[in-house]
Amino acid sequence: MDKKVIFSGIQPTGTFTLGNYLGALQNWAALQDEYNCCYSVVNMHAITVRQDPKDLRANTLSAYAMLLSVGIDPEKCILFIQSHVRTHAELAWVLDCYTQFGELSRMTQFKDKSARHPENINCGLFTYPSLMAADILLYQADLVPVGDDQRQHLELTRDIAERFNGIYGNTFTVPDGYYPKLTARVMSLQDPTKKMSKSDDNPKSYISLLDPPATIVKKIKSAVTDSDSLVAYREGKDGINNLMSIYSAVTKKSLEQIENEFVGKGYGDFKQAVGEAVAEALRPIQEKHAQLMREKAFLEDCYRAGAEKAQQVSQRTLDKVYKKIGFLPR
Ligand code: ATP
Ligand code: LTN
Repeated sequence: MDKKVIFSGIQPTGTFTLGNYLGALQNWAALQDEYNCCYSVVNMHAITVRQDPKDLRANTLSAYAMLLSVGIDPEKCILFIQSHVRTHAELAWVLDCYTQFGELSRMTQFKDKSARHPENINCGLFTYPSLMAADILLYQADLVPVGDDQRQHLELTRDIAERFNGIYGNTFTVPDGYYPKLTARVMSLQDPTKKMSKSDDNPKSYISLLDPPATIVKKIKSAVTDSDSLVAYREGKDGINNLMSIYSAVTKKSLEQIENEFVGKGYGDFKQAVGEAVAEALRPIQEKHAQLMREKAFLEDCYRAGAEKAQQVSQRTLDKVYKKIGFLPR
């Protein structure tokens, strides 16, 4: 039987965080043997928020190298940069015409981002989810590994696919989300009720995958926790729950083992251990990234080959769509 198809994307809006890694990227690498995987650096989504062109270019290359550094193998997967493959913009326009204004108005990411950037509530920010739907549907993806914050966008993608299939007959595979259990939502270190985000104004709120070990330990030590001193996973202890989930994800210890490990010890010891474990988990990724960033020609070869493969696969879906909706072939 043919392997099932996976698609996922990540925006090059800054250096990836521990949230991106534990919520998404770690799974991307883990799934590549079992599935046909397509992964994309979605720079077209990134410009829905104003970007400095020089930074966007640098962040895109660094993001691409980071995907290789976390273990994604370009021989096994299709790994590409979104703007290199024309079909994404083309299908997005078609899907815009099958997505309702009301549906897009209900998206919480749109509401959050327009509140954060009141000076630039552009139409791209509004139609962001139909470009994301195009990304996914072009590859006939069965499964989309993402963090919890993308659940609503994925539901909308399914609705768009079902609607289109309903009108024109079976055209798109209707995809399912794939969310990690414990770390689908890694929380901000400064406000554990908010998700950790790479575009947060306060760098103390997130661990960047390129933070040096001393910075990682320092940031974890200054993470906001409660005034209790019991290392235990309980309702209301958002800060400690977050650190326990992180520690569990990087050490593979269960929450119970962690509670036992810190019986009679305070938050100080616990935070030191979490900081060190995270730094240790990121060390090989950082070494690989530094090495790849010195090999620009290799990176270029990789993303060119990735774009070619992506173009080929996605063109088949786009052709089918154009035919079904009545576009006269050239
Ligand atoms: P931005 O801050 O620019 O909006 P982001 O940090 O939220 O970006 P995205 O590029 O939007 O990151 O997301 C990439 C992937 O990482 C998505 O699958 C998303 O669900 C996941 N992700 C992002 N933040 C977290 C988090 N705090 N916990 C778990 N997963 C996350
Ligand atoms: N919207 C996603 C990034 C993204 C994506 C995709 C994820 C764009 N296209 C396709 C999965 C599949 C985000 O903000 N994390």
